[in-house]
Amino acid sequence: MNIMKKQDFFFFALVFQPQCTHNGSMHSEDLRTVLVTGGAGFIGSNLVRLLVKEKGIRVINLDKLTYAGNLESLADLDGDPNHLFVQADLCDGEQMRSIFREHQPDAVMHLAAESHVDRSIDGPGEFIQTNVVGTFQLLQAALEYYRGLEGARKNAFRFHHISTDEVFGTLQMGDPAFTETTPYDPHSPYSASKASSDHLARAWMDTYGLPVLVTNCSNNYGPYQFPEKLIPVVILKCLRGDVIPVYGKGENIRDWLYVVDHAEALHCVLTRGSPGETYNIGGNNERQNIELVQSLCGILDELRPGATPYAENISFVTDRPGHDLRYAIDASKIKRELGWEPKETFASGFRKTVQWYLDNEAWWQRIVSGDYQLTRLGQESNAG
Ligand code: NAD
Ligand code: TDX
Repeated sequence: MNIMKKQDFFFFALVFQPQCTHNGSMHSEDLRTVLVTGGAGFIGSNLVRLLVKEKGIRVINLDKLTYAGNLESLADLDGDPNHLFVQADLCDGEQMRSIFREHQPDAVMHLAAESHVDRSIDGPGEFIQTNVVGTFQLLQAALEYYRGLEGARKNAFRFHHISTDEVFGTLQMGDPAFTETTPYDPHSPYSASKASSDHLARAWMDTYGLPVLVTNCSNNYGPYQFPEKLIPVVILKCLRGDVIPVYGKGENIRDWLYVVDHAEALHCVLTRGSPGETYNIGGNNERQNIELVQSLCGILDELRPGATPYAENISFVTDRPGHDLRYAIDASKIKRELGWEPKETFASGFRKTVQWYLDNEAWWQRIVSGDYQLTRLGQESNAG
């Protein structure tokens, strides 16, 4: 019998780290073409890169290119025959149907959404349109297409709806983390619209038999995140020497996951998950906002030292209305059933992310020199 010695085991574990291991219902041979919605956004662009470059999948990238969509985030795929971009609005049902007819995808990964809580406070209408009406139109088009498939192609087809932990509402300190069966209790227009879309996706499975998978993920961070979300806001405010705005007392807690780990988890669920199931995805990485902001300031003090420590610029500002205190994900089901767990640690992921923003100034400079200039969003008085 070949028994592995302890030191060999550690070497093996270091070198060979499968992130999604399972011998179950893999159908990657059936997965040639995937329709990804929102592929020009933050998570979408990281996912498209993974699918095209690492998984050998042909991607039809459907995106409206709102303020949050940016093809420069996929410049490294220019000319790649496995990446086809289609500019389209989810809410245009006829266009959705024609995209399915023309491109004949083997699966859909639906990420397109209005995604920023603060913008949902200022203007909820777009969130209802895209996240609710747009998801409805996409589901209808997918169902019509699915009904026309036959045999193995029909058996393998999946509609993967990508959602958030915010649908579960807020936890108090000491509460157990959200599981797949935690009741929905959304508080912001954003999370209410995502909860609606989750219900629609599940209803299209239960009522019409569309093979739907749902994932609910915690806060993502990493390269190509639009600088309206906390982490890029802090990095860019530091680099510009501006005040760093921390809402309320900075006591709110989020569970942070490196975006490439999320993309791997999505591929894992698509290829190995069971239709009708929900999988929670998280980083096992809860941090209070103030602790996180101070860590980012500390990393920048090392990598791009200023005249004084960056943390001196932290300012506690008026809180976000309806601000959820704490999110935390119990990701044990996806680990147990599909073998996925995050690779990146908090320390390595943050350092990489800060370094990415330092190395990719042209990417974010073009954004913050346009309509959006790192201004405060999400104050109730702006609501319209
Ligand atoms: P993002 O705002 O960076 O990107 C959204 C993309 O959707 C953009 O490219 C935008 O142009 C596109 N889009 C918006 N409206 C559209 C429409 N009507 N038709 C077609 N395309 C449209 O968002 P993100 O942070 O990458 O999030 C992607 C998905 O993941 C969302 O569904 C979000 O709810 C979910 N999610 C995000 C996080 C996070 O921390 N960012 C965590 C969990 C879940
Ligand atoms: O300037 C800021 N100061 C601040 O204290 C900003 C932009 C945020 N915050 C706080 C609010 C939150 O407690 O930081 C925390 C994180 O805020 P966001 O980056 O806006 O993320 P959040 O509201 O938690 O939502 C994110 O995670 C879940 C994504 O935007 C959603 O799309 C995802 O579903």
